[in-house]
Amino acid sequence: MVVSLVATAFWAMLPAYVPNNAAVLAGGGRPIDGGRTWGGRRVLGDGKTWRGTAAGTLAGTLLAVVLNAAAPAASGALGVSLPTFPLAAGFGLALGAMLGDIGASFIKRRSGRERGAAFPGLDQLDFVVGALALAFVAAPGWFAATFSLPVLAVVLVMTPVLHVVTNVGAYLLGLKNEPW
Ligand code: CTP
Ligand code: K
Ligand code: MG
Repeated sequence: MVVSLVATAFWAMLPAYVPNNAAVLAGGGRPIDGGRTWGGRRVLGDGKTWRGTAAGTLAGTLLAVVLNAAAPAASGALGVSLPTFPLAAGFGLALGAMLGDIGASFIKRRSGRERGAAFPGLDQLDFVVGALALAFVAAPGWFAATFSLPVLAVVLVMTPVLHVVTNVGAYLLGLKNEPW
C-alpha cells in the first residue's frame, strides 16, 4: 500500500522533477525578462533563461516518453500499476514545473530577494504547484485517474525532501551556486 503510493507518486512526478535539474545544466544565454526591471528590480532575473526553460521542458517531456516504454517492466518488478503519460500530460508536467519556478522568481524579485536568494517553502513547492496545475489543465482525465488524494498527499510531503537532497547534491558537485 505505502510502497504503491510512493512509487506511483514518484513515477508520476518524474517529468516534473527533471526539468529544474536540466535547466541548471543547460541554462545560460538570454534571460527571459531581457534584462527588464519593474519597480527598480529585475522582472525575473538572470537565473531564468530561454535556453534553460526550453531544455527543462524538453527533458521532462522526453523522460515521460521513456517512462512509458519502461512502465510495463517497472510495474511488473514492483508489483505496482505505474501510470503512463499521454503527451499532453508529460508536456504539462514539464512546462508547468518550469513556469512554477519562473513564477517563484517573479515573487522573489518583488519581495526584494536577489537572484539565488532562498525563499524556504516557495523554493521547494513552486514547481510542484505549477506542474500539477498545468497537467490538470492539459490532461484532466489523466490527472484525475493518476492523482488520487493519497497520491497527492505523498507528492506534497515527498517533493520538498527530494528537492533539498538533490539541490544539496548539485551544490556539492559544483553544479549549482547555492544548496537550495
Ligand atoms: N535556469 C535557467 N532557466 C530556468 C531555470 C533555471 O537557465 N528557467 C538555470 C540558471 O542558470 C539558474 C540555475 O538554472 O541560475 C539555477 O536555477 P534556480 O535556482 O531556479 O535559479 P537562481 O539562479 O537561483 O535564480 P532565482 O533566485 O530566480 O531562483
Ligand atoms: K528555484
Ligand atoms: Mg536558486
